[in-house]
Amino acid sequence: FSQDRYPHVKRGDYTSLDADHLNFFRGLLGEGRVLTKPEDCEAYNVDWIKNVRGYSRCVLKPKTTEEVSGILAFCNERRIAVCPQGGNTGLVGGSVPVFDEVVLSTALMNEIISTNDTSGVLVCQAGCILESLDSHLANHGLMMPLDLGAKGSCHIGGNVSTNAGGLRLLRYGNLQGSVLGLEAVKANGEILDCLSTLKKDNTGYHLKHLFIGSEGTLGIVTKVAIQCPPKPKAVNLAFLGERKYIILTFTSNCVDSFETVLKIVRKAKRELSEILSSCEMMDELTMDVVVSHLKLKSPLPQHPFYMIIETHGSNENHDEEKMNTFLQNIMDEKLVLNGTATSEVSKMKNIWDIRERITEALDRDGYVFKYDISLPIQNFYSLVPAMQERLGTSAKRICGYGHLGDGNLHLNIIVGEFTQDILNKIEPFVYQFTSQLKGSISAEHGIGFRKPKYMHYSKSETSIRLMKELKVLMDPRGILNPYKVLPENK
Ligand code: FAD
Ligand code: 2HG
Ligand code: ZN
Repeated sequence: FSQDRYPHVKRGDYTSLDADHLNFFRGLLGEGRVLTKPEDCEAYNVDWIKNVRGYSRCVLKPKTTEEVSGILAFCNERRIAVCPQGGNTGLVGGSVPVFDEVVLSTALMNEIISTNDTSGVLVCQAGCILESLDSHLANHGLMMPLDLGAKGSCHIGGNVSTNAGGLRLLRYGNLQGSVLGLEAVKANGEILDCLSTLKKDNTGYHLKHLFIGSEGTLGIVTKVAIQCPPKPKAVNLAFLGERKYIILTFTSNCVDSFETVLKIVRKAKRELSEILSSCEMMDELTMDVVVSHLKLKSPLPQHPFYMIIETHGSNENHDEEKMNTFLQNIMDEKLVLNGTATSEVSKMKNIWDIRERITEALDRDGYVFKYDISLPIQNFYSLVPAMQERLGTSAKRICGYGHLGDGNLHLNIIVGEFTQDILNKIEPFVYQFTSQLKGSISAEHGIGFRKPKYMHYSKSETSIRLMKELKVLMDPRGILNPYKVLPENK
């Protein structure tokens, strides 16, 4: 493995794998669930956007909590580093090894344990794929409380470990609220059963929160209990019709029209209130990247901004009336110059495809610098023109899109190829800008491998110190996902 690929990171003093270790793993899991051939390990070593690569020579695929426990107890005793991996769709380099850490993949931990139609609580293993869970729940009149473009690959354990947000957080809240309980394995192999399915439980510290969003650095999540909302009543007809969207576009200049976007957000929140399920935006250059690389067709001519507003409800007539009134009002106030509304399933799918496949399209455009920023809503878009002015023509494309309703901007800067010079122009400026506006340098993707040294732009020294103390308490030998999340001691 290469020491010089990441000059700022030194391999920790971890034990390198030998034949005896591999024999132990084979004894525990069986031959087929211990991958050691380089070609078999390759996909587990490279992240989704191919920004980060590790050199692990061993991928383990447990099926049960007890097997995870056996692996961790063994690794902890010998100080073998472990990188937990779900669907490997993470965007901050947290899911792949940095050096030769053993990859512990949850791909085979994909059993649904129970579904309670009355309480709406789903209990399942961590390796269940988000989309499969949603399809399963549809049969129970329920749905997953989160949805994201990576749904076909990401695992619920990965979602919980990153505290993933997604397209409907606005309506269904974040996972810290929806996860009722979980089971996790500590670094020393001890199994921690916090798998409560109760909505209310105030007995002592809420230990589950240690694992929600800690990106595999404090333990491995093996099971989760999630509160799932009912699918709207019209669901069966309405897989086609339950969701409505409108696309609104603006033709005035950038700044003015973003002011208009904000007015619409405010109106949507007030007028659509309880049925509003998503409020997303993308700018012109984002639409352009999708249209040019994925050959998807934009439903509207070119405009500086596009929005998707979606409603989820239980009464078709009521929802339609509300949406129409909202639409009429924003037309009357001339906030919208062009738009279309539909409940036709294929058209809705086309729109969501455009939105959900932006990351894929950006990936094909060149080398991507990716930023996932929370900003106060009135400053939501300000970082994009600031960056455009700063970088000028040295970037191929600087575009912004994201979860407008939640104040979460995805800033993507695309260049022909990576240079240190351009990186120096972007960072730390992007984080300083965010910090000055009291934003967050990671709204939903996490810190992973790419951002630990910037954590201080969003967290106080005292908070970071406490995080480090927790890490020492939970994982004293530092075997779990080393080099990730926490900044190095200076
Ligand atoms: P991985 O990528 O495998 O791992 C992510 C992190 O969690 C790593 O640090 C890993 O070590 C750790 N981990 C994984 N499983 C476990 C476990 N069982 N126990 C402990 N630690 C574990 N994210 C959003 O928040 N919102 C979005 O809208 C969104 N859209 C996306 C769209 C696309 C096309 C892509 C590629 C990614 C998107 N993401 C989004 C990012 C990513 O999908 C999420 O972070 C997702 O939750 C990661 O799940 P995963 O199973 O792929 O985890
Ligand atoms: C999304 O909302 C994801 O589509 C990915 O969080 C964001 O690629 C990105 O920048
Ligand atoms: Zn997102």
